[in-house]
Amino acid sequence: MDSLTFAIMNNLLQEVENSKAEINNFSTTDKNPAEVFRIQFLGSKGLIKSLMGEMKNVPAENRREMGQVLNDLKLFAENKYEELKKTSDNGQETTGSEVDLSLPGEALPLGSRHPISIVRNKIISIFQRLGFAVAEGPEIEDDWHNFTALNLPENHPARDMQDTFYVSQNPDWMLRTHTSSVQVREMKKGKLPIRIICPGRVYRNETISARAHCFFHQVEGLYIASDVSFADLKQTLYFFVQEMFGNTIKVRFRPSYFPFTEPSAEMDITCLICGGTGCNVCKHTGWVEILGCGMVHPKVLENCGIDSNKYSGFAFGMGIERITMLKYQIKDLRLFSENDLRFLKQFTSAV
Ligand code: 2NL
Repeated sequence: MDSLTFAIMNNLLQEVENSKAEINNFSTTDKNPAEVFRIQFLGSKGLIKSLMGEMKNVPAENRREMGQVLNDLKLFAENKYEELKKTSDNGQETTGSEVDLSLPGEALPLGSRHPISIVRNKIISIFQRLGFAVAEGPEIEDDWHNFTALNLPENHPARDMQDTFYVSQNPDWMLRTHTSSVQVREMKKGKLPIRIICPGRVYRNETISARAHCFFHQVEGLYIASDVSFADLKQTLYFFVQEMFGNTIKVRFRPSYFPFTEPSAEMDITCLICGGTGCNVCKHTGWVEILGCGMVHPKVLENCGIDSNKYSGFAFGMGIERITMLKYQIKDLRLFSENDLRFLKQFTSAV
């Protein structure tokens, strides 16, 4: 082999080696890498074609050998091309991702509302139809808003029944024991008349059992205007239970005592389980208690800056858990806060 032939062959073999490395390391950010590769290596103006063109400079006796080398390179490039086509073919039909966006989505399982939320929303919507607005306030309260303003001065025995949790940074702060504190805040604003309901979570220092928990949910209501009477209170609450439980329900009011109302009453409805004939839910009386109510005590009005000679009002308070237990015949209050899906799933259709 003369030195010129050697140089030509050597050069061509070097180029073949470089091309192999280039093919191996091929990468592009283009959406269609296979096509870019085909043009660069296998196309009519591609690298392999141009190397083939150099065969004319190879002496006849070395052509077979060099032809083999170039054919191998071509095969190598074709394999790479097939490989690239496989991965970019999917992409070509979509937007370059592996996900086929034209497929229908996977159905998401339908969630359900918590029974307490279902009943709270129902209570809110009934009172909204009567013109009551929803008011909210803080769960951490000070002593005045939670107790003193409501005619529960320090050392009043009723405070014992509403023992709660205190905030260690400030002995004046506690978790509210009722949402009356929200109503106190609304009265203090001084805008009259007031017609509000206050749903929310409240706390009490209770031993947890089937009937009591250290937190529960309440809806309180307050209506203050220039001549609100006990008859207004009775008719409002009667309307409420008919909407809530159906219009065959009967009610009765029993005299009671709350420091913040005078007179005070508790309202019973005919037992939903036995329809009034007597069962163990109503302790064979035919009646179940559902809420407490009364005319706002003049002292409470004065404490909140309202002239009790000009204005009167009624207030009521109910536990949402209690209403929910009656409505859905739930026997243990702890079920509401255990997050057991077997319980919660039963309310899927009760939106
Ligand atoms: C019950 C009884 C009641 C009230 C709450 C109230 C609020 C203000 C003034 C006067 Cl700001 N009263 N609320 C009145 C009577 C009863 O709740 O058994 N709740 C679960």
